[in-house]
Amino acid sequence: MTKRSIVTIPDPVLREVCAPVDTVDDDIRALSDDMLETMYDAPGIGLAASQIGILKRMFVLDVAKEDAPKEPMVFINPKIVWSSEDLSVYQEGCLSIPEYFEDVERPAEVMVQFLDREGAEKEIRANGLLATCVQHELDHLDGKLFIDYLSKLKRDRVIKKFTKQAKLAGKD
Ligand code: K1U
Ligand code: ZN
Repeated sequence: MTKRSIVTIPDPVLREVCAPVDTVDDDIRALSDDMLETMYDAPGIGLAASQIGILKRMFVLDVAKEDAPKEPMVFINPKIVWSSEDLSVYQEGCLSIPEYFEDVERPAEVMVQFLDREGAEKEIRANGLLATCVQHELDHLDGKLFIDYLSKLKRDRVIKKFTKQAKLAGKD
């Protein structure tokens, strides 16, 4: 397993739409292991492939409580097939926008279909933090970030701050 580098805004790779995974093979399983290691190390509770610069439709999650055993999950070619009309608000963060948190309103429950690490078809009904996290990660696969749900004023302010930091670090 290898820890990968997480890209931060304004890196344009975060705005790309990821392509479906053709076959769930050993390379994809190795990539999912690297993503889990990168997520745990960050630390975070989710990570999409585009956040390590890989434009494949897959993400990993672990929303288990800190004192509970790990519950790593791998979602390949995920699709939300149903969303509740009920909404819930969570304070979201993003490993690609470090140390910035804001409330975001999303459907409280979703049904998601995906392939697991073995390539088996799965469907789960998610609520609570799992539902929020699934939607946040699926957005990454479509080039969307949680700041896109905020006012233009807040979004522009955070993008400006990170663009300035990237320039100072010579990343642009
Ligand atoms: O996709 C990402 O950038 C990961 C992100 C997932 C997420 C968090 C909160 C709401 C929605 C989606 C994170 O993991 S940010 C870090 C974080 O929330 C966290 C870090 C350590 C312990 C607990 C939470
Ligand atoms: Zn994120």
